[in-house]
Amino acid sequence: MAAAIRLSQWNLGRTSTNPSVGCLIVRDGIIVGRGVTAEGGRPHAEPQALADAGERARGATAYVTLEPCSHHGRTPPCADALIASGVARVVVSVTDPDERVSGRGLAMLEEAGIEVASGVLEEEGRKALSAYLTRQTKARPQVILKLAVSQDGMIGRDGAGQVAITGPLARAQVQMLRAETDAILVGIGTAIADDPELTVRLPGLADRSPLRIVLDRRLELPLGSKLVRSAREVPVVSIAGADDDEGFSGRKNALQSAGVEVLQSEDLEALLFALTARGISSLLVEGGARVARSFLDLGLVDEIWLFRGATVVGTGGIASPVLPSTVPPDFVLARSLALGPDGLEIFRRSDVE
Ligand code: AOF
Ligand code: ZN
Repeated sequence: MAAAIRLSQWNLGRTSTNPSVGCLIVRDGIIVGRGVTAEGGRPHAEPQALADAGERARGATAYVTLEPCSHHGRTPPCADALIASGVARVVVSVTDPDERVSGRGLAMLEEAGIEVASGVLEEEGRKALSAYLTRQTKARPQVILKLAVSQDGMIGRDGAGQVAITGPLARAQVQMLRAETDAILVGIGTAIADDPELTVRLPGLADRSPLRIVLDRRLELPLGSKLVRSAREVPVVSIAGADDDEGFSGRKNALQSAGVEVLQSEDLEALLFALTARGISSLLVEGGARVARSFLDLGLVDEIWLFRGATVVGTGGIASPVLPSTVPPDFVLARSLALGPDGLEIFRRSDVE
C-alpha cells in the first residue's frame, strides 16, 4: 500500500475534479500491474493496472489507495472491472466519501466473493488524498499558505519588488508544490510589486503549471505584467469586486482581450465555492501579507508551508503574518526539513481531513 500511495502522487494536480489514485496488482509477492488515475481524471487507476496485469490478475491481490468506484461515470465501475478480472483480494486504504460510492464499492466486491480489507495505511492514504477529501467534505478546495520568511521575520521589503529570501533549493521545492496544486493565488499588491510568473519551470515538470489567480478587486493587473503576457499559455483569472468605479469596464475589456479571464466575487468564501464548482481541489496561496492574513482570519487555511531563509531584510521589511512561534494553535508541525542554508516547516491543521 505504501508503494501504491507513492504511485498515486504521480498525477497529483492533474486529475481534478477526480483524485489521483494509485493501484497495484500483486501476485506471489511480485507487482504485475500498476495504474494511476490518468490526466483529466479518466481512466481511473484500477482498469489501467488490470490491463497492465492482464491474465496475471487472476487470483492476485489489488492494492488501491481509494475505494474502487461503484458508479457508472464516463466508464463502468472499477468494482466491476476488479470482479471481472478474477482478483482474489482487494486491499483499500481510504473509503470514498463521494455519495455515489461511499461503501458501495466495497460491498460490490464482497458480494462477488472477493476478500476485502480497508483502512490499510489509512493515515498516509488520507494525506495523499487530502485535497480531494477536503473538497468532498468541506465543499471548498484544500488551501495551502506558503510564506518565505527572512531571519528577521520579514516576507519582503516595502517597494523593493521581489526580495530573495531563500535559495535555489527552497525555490525548487515551491515549484514542486505548484506542480501538485490545481490553482495558485496572489493579491494584486504582490502581482504588481513582484511581477511574478507563478509557473512551474522545473525540468520535466514545465507543463504542470496551475491555474493562476489574482485577487484584483479594482482590476489593476498591469497589461505588461508577466502574468498577463503569458495568459494565453497558462490561464490567468483576475478576481474583481463589484464593478462600481469609473473605468472598470474598460479595464475589464482590456484584460479580457489580453486573454485574462475576469471573474467577480463578493468575498473569499464565495470565491472558494466558485473554484470548487470548477473542479479546483487544491489552492496555493502565495502572498502577500494581507491576503495571507485574510485566509487565516477566516479559518480557510489547511496547511502552512513556512520557508525560512538565512537572509536579513532589515529596514523597510514587511513583517510576516505568521512565524513558527505564532502559528495558530490548531496547527501542528507535520514535517520539517533543511533545504541547503534554508529550512521548511509544514504545519497542518489538526482537524484536516
Ligand atoms: C476509482 N479509481 O482512480 C479514481 C476514482 O467523474 P468520474 O466518473 O471519473 O467519477 C469521479 C469519482 O470517481 C470521484 O469522485 C471518486 O469517487 C472516484 N475516483 N475512483 O475507482 C480512481 N480517481
Ligand atoms: Zn473507478
